[in-house]
Amino acid sequence: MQIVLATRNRGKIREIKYILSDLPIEIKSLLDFPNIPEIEEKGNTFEENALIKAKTVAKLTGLPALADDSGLAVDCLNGAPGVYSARYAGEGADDKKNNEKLLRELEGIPLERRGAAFVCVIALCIPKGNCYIEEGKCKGVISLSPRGSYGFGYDPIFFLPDYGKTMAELPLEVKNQISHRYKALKKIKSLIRKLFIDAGKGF
Ligand code: ITT
Repeated sequence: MQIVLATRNRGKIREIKYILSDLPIEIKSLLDFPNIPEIEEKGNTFEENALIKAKTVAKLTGLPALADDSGLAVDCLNGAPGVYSARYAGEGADDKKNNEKLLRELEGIPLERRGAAFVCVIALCIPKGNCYIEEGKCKGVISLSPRGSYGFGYDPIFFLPDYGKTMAELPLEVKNQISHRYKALKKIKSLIRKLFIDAGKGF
């Protein structure tokens, strides 16, 4: 049994493979399908974008496709950067530029008003079949400066008060027990087990 992750983001691929590693399935990603073009994320919500990616990749590969649309919602910015998280500092911006832009936007705002949440929506689409969708959230605070080198994206400036650390200071095993991605995938995992593995049907 195979599924394909509808992403080329290596940070996401590493985490999703780790979280799903106890399922008896082979996990591919778009890095294994170099001919599939960039998929335009035209949606206004995480759900819409996750469905666009999963449906397109299921159709093009003929395999069940799992898409992750995720981002950071900052309370005092009314949920920005949200669905624009990957391109907050402009099209093609890297993680460092996005983090710098966010810290600039929040300059002068005290820690108690820097609440934020990572959001992850996972869509699973079966070729010529149904799509399933689940969401996970992880709350934190945007720190005053970056710290740590694990993870990706906004992890170096996402501070977790319970741990006294940024997400980028937590090893992958720890991030993968508490993250927005883990919470969404946990629900998708039970669904995969129930629908396809326990039932012995395959996809
Ligand atoms: P794909 O669409 O190909 O999957 P992408 O990087 O464009 O890759 P998104 O559109 O879902 O993905 O944007 C997600 C962005 O949100 C990502 O680039 C990070 O900047 C941020 N993000 C998501 N999950 C994160 C995490 O666990 N830690 C830090 N930042 C995260």
